[in-house]
Amino acid sequence: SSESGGRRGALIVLEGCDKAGKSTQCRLLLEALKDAGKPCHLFAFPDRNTEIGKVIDQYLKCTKNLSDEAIHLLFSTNRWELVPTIRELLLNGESVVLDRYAFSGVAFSAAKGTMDLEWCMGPDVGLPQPDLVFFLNLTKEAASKRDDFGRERYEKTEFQEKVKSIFMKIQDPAYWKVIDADRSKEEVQKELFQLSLETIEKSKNKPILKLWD
Ligand code: 2DT
Ligand code: MG
Repeated sequence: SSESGGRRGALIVLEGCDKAGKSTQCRLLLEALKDAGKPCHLFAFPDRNTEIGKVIDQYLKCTKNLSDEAIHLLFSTNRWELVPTIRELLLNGESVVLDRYAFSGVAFSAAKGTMDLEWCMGPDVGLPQPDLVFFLNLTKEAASKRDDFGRERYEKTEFQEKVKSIFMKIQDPAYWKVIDADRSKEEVQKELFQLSLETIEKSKNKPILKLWD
């Protein structure tokens, strides 16, 4: 279908701090949408499989060091390299679910304290704007009851708290929905599924907007 007359799919993003259950919820959401007859695709950022993604993977595993600015730009490039695919799917009437997006890009980089918020947002300006962002919100208390962090860069409680405060600063009520992630996986899943169905209906005839434009 064409950009002007077509019925497009919705762009739905899951964001949140580590351990909030994003990846599990992404999988469950995709299954539920498919069962409901909604064509959809799942992508995760960073996409560690591209050439740029492989460098990002090394950085996260601490086998490679890069300046804060350089890794920030690579994370952004890693999104831009998938934009043609995402746009094509959306315009084809298929919904796209993303496990992290530019909000993680800004929150994790700005939390380092070496780059200001506006600078961090710059490279992602103009990306397809999500129709809905679920922010999976986990309280400190609930987080401490879950498994310990892994060994990747950023997987530290104190840093995660800074990240969360920046997520809160950059939220846009036009598409941002805070989800109580302290609840059971099933309860969270039900809410995400219902809200996603509504958003898919509402987005059908809307243009794809540009993020932070
Ligand atoms: P996963 O554990 O979800 O693979 O993320 N990150 C992510 C950034 O610093 N900038 C970004 O743009 C993105 C998408 C968050 C790996 C880590 O990478 C961080 C956690
Ligand atoms: Mg991780």
